[in-house]
Amino acid sequence: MTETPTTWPEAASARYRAAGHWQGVTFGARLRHLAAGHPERVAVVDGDRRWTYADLDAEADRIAAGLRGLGIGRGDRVVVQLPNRAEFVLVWFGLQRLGAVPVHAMPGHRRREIGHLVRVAGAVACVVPDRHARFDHRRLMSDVRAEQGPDGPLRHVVVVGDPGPYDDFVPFEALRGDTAPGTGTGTDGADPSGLALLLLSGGTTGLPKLIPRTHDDYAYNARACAEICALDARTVYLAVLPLGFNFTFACPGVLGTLMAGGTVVIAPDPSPQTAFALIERERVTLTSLTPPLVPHWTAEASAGSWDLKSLAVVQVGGARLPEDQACTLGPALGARVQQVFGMAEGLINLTRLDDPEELVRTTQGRPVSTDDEVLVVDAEGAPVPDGTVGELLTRGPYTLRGYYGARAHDRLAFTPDGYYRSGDLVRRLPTGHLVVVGRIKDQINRGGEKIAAVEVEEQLLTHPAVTAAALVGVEDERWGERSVAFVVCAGEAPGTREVAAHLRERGLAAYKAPDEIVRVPGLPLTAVGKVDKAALARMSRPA
Ligand code: OOB
Repeated sequence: MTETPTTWPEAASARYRAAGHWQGVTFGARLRHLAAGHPERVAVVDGDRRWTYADLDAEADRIAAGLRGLGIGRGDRVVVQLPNRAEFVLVWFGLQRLGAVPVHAMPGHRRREIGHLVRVAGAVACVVPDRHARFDHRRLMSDVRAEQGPDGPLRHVVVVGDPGPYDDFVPFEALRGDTAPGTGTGTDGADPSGLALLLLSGGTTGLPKLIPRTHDDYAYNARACAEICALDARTVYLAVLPLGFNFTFACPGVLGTLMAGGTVVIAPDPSPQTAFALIERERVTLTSLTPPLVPHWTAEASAGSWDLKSLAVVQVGGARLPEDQACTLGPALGARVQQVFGMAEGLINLTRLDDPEELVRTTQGRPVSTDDEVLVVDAEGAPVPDGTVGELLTRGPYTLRGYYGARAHDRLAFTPDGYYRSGDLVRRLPTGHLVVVGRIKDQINRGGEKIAAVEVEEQLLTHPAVTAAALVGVEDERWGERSVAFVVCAGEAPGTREVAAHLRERGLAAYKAPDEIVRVPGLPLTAVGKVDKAALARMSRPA
């Protein structure tokens, strides 16, 4: 059993409750309540399939009953690795109905990431698709199980689709036996201030950490964002980015929309053609993107003859949006742009819908809650004046106080008074808006996908030709940043394709493979003997 994560001190919790941020309602109970209030409204659309709130509630009951039948119960962790299909939402609420805890995995994760998630979360089950993006997730799961051995925590694999030759894998359909829907309180007695889900951190040291989110804090996260985005029952949210991403799921995303009584439409891929057809058909009002999608969406909106009139707001976040793209996106789509600077750890910053154009183009927004505490500090930890660059520290009603099962790491990641050290370098304006100018964490942000340098470096060293390696982010037109591996080799240096194949073999997700390999005679060191990544980054910039 993992040690309990550090949580908010009693005084802070009392304040957040008194302010009405924390409402003491679990997600299972919330869904029950929404379904009772407007059973007939459409909650989820996926292709030709539609679920009303009553349907979603009944599905949650059925899936909960099926999972209970497997012996899964309150507090159990279950890794959910599903692509953008309605089943993600159905399974998520089924787990909530049971009081079990979904662990959000990304569809691109592979043996190393999933194995790590299962181990750290102590997950008893995984829910996966049969195949997705020409990849067989059942084989992945059999590898993960083999690696865990008989003593690992993993007991069940639930497959959405065909379980194939694995006769001990549970077909998703088998979970959906009958239960009388609409009975009971909607939860198995889960504690609203307790663990509701686990999110994955971008990671800076070795393998990614798990972020504990409670019912109280995560619902507030979604509600606070929903209020700023003025969501209501007429909102139609298009989920374009992976559903497991915090941005898509709760900022305000899926949860914010459902809590406002709106409709969530799921896009199976992020191409503008797929999305625009759905925007036309479902009269979508809000969606969210990462920066690499922006030029494609802008070009297609300008060239194609789509009816995008319903679209009121398009959020962009996860990585820095270049100012020129912020200028052209809104007019091309006929929608208001909103910048989103968030983190799975908590703090979400949004530009406001009535902010002056200048702030929307040039800043990454300001905190969503009046109780978000933000400090911008210098290298010694002393606050700097507005306008000066420093590290962003934060604490508040939906920002974690400690990772899941990582006490030792917590001592580095938090200040003694509970501020999370984001590792982001920001400048704060007198309006409270933040401009993200860089980061001090050893991470590459490749168009919103976070790559922990150390995790990749460790794997690069397992290649027989590589004797030393350093991964750095270098400015890139398409990705914002691309990943460049500087390697010291005994013989000939391997090429990018060979390295990608090697990392895949090692079980690493494909997006972590370096975009470029540069052979160097040795790695430059700083005065204190650390690899000088700034010097390496300068080396790879075109003169
Ligand atoms: C979102 O969450 P994560 O956990 O994948 O990544 C968080 C990190 C931040 O610490 C920052 O380094 C970077 O991603 N980031 C941005 C940014 N939004 C996130 N950097 C520059 N500009 C932005 N707009 O990425 C996330 C979570 C919820 C909502 C939106 C994004």
